[in-house]
Amino acid sequence: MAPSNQHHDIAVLMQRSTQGDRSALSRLLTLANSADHLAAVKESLEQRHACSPPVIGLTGSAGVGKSSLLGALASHFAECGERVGILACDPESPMTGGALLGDRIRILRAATSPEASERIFVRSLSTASGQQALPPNIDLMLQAMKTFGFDRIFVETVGAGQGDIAIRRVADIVVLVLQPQAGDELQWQKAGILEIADIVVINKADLPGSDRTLAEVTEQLHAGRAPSVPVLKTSIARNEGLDEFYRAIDLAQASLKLRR
Ligand SMILES: Nc1nc2c(ncn2[C@@H]2O[C@H](COP(=O)(O)OP(=O)(O)OP(=O)(O)O)[C@@H](O)[C@H]2O)c(=O)[nH]1
Ligand SMILES: [Mg+2]
Repeated sequence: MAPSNQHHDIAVLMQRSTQGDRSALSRLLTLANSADHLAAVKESLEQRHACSPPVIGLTGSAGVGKSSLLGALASHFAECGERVGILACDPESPMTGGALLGDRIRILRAATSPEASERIFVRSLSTASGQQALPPNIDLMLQAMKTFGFDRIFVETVGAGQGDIAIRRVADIVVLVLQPQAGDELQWQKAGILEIADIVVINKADLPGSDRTLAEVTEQLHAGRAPSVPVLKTSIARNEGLDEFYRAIDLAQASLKLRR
């Protein structure tokens, strides 16, 4: 793209994305991620008054089931007729420098009907270093996503302990995903990330110890400043607790609207 045409081409892509053109949105995200075009994309997006769908962040340690839950959420809301956008942040492999696309595949596979999966858009983003929960240009990527008119946008962070707190700044609603665990020093106590959650989900409730973890998290929340944060149990493996989870997201969004 010649520099003189940059702004014009980006404006065309934004227009096409607004009309629901997925390939235009994809291209916009790619440009927003490239050093050569980043400044022009930023300028163009800043001039635009975008409608703002709620951004829902899923965070939690590696392997707790964030992508699996995201697949269920995306599928559910898409089945209800909504357009769902997903930014999944993958750790970049220090060996190959390439992003892992496993998350993307898992999310898409969860969509039940072809019509519903057509309403789901997934983009995997690699984080610059394995230690970062979100890529540095996440704000710009979200702005680009907002051109499309999604009903909801989900962001999955890389499970990076302390770094997970970064999601609080970009998401309207933060879902902290945990799994049953034993031992005195629990991962969420260590990282101190319980405070950032609007909803806590204990996933893998089919594994032993979920009731104990639920009781401990609830106690911790009640002792702190967030007694009203819902704590739920889900099992993707057994397809349990998911309806409550969808309802909790809707409730959190309803109270967000009241606050806005
Ligand atoms: N037993 C059990 N396994 C589950 C459940 N949910 C997910 N898993 C499995 O846990 C593994 C990790 O799931 P993911 O959804 O990739 O977890 P993640 O948090 O996205 O992982 P990262 O993105 O690598 O941090 C997969 O093998 C899933 O099949 C569950 O409810 N019960
Ligand atoms: Mg994942």
